[in-house]
Amino acid sequence: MITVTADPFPFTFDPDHVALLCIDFQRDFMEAGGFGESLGNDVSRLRTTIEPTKRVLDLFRSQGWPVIHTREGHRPDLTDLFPSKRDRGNPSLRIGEEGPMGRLLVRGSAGHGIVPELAPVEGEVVLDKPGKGSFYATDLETILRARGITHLVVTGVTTEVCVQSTVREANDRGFESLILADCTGSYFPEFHESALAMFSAQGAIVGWVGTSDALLDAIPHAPAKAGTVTTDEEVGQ
Ligand code: TIU
Repeated sequence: MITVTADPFPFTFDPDHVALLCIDFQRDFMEAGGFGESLGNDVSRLRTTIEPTKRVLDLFRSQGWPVIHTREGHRPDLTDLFPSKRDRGNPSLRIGEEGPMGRLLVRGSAGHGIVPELAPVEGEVVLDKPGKGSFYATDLETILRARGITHLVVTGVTTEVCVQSTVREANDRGFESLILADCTGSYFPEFHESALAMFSAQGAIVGWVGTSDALLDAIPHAPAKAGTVTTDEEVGQ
């Protein structure tokens, strides 16, 4: 068993029953010209999530633990897009309209793809979802149960939208979630902090909140943390 320092108390998981969720690290949310920016957001705020999430991805890959990437988006004919989602608000471009990275939030468009730093590798599940929650209208629960997954390490954007919906859906299905604060991000720093506080309040009412460093610290032989200087003596040279 592995125990990670977390709020409101340590998160313990069996490495045979854990998966990493990487939620919606798509160019449409993280880069200029995408859906996130069309809503009026400063998308540069999400970039800090990339480096720590890459380290966690490297950890899971090095251990051979499962990784699941999700992507929010719609069929090219938009038959799975509710008018309520398409028509709400006053964005500069609506879902399905042509932007600099192709049609916004449409499967197959460049903007719908995951940022290159966190791109899936062969053998990792890539799950397309039409909503905010990763369980809604997808086979995520089946995929997790088929592999005996009980515990989730959660990364992604944005903290209070797709991450929040997903961890709440996971919680109601009996999954235990560790949300990594530095691997999740929001266009609104105050919403990021509030969402994290809500997850772990009331004795982990939704889940646990930790950091990528705390997770890496808990794993023997984990890849190096950020800023770790390894001397020649330490590596035995
Ligand atoms: N707008 C916003 O914060 N998020 C989304 O629309 N989708 C996700 O969070 N993935």
